[in-house]
Amino acid sequence: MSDPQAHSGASSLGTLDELPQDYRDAMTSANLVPLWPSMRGFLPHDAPRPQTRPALWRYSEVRPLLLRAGSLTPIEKAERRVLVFSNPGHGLDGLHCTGTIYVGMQMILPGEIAPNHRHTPSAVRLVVEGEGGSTIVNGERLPMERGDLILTPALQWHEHTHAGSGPVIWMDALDLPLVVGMEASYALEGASQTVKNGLDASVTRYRRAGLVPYQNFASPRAQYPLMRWPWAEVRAALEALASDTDEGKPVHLGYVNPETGGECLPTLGFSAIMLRSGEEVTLPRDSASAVFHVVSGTVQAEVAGEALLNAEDADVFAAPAHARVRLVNRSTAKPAFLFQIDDAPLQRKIGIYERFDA
Ligand code: GTQ
Repeated sequence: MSDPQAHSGASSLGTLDELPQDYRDAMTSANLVPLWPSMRGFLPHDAPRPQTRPALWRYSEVRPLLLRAGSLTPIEKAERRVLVFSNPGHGLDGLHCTGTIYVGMQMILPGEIAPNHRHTPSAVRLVVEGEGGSTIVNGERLPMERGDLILTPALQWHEHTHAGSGPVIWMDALDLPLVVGMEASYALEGASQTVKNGLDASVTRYRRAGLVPYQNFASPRAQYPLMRWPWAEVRAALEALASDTDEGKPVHLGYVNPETGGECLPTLGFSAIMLRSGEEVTLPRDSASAVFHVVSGTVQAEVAGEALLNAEDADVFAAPAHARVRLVNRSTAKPAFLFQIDDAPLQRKIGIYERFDA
């Protein structure tokens, strides 16, 4: 990006050791620090220097460890049995997948309940495997089928149940690093919810895009009218868009609030990408950080110039803010599908979202 107002006179700034010790001691005892030695660290020239590294988590490695957690740690001892995808650039204890996005893989076993709670971070789930799982959000039971997106927005009651057989596994994504950074992260526990619905709103009130219950026009748009986006619908919509998109151009759909047409959550954005067989796509570069989850297929990704190993079903990779992402479908026979999480909604709200190419 070239900004006519920018000029890069690379002047170097003063350092701490240039200052007399008695001056530094006096500052320290007054809880003061000089800005200039760390100025370039906080405001690097021309582009951010993310700690987040392009990184890949393989489901073939995660799954056996998650299954083992099932016998090592009963649900009562875990509440949420999750292995967290910690970006090595942030240090493993920070629970960052990117600077703003937390991602983990969660498992519940038949008969288990991940108990009811609500918290200030917002969460979503993308279902990976197993049948019979449900998330209950504010009394609405949401079936968890492979590829479904399920929202549990900030401060909404949610619990997970499993009435089937075999493990149910899904990916969690939260804006936890943000809310922790705001020192506003906390949770409340509650008694198990009473389910009020039969079918969920994705197959009743919000069955089709472009149609909403008429009486809703008389009331303010709901903040979270829809909590589940069934994968079968998303996949069909991607295939339809592909039929009207030139080869090499992204077939990319965003998930929206059906009442407002805006993003589903205030902080994080969700979208799905289809790569046709053998197709190679470069996503328009922007200022957001992102996490990609392969729903199905074999995808070779290049993130910020770094080639990642082929990503396959349920593998996850992270892209730092400002990174260019190139995706190649390694199959010449089958399409590949990816689910994307990014922090563009929050960046837009605070006025820092930038798009660097058309
Ligand atoms: O399922 O509610 O991965 O509260 C982390 C915190 C999942 C959840 C996580 C949570 C949840």
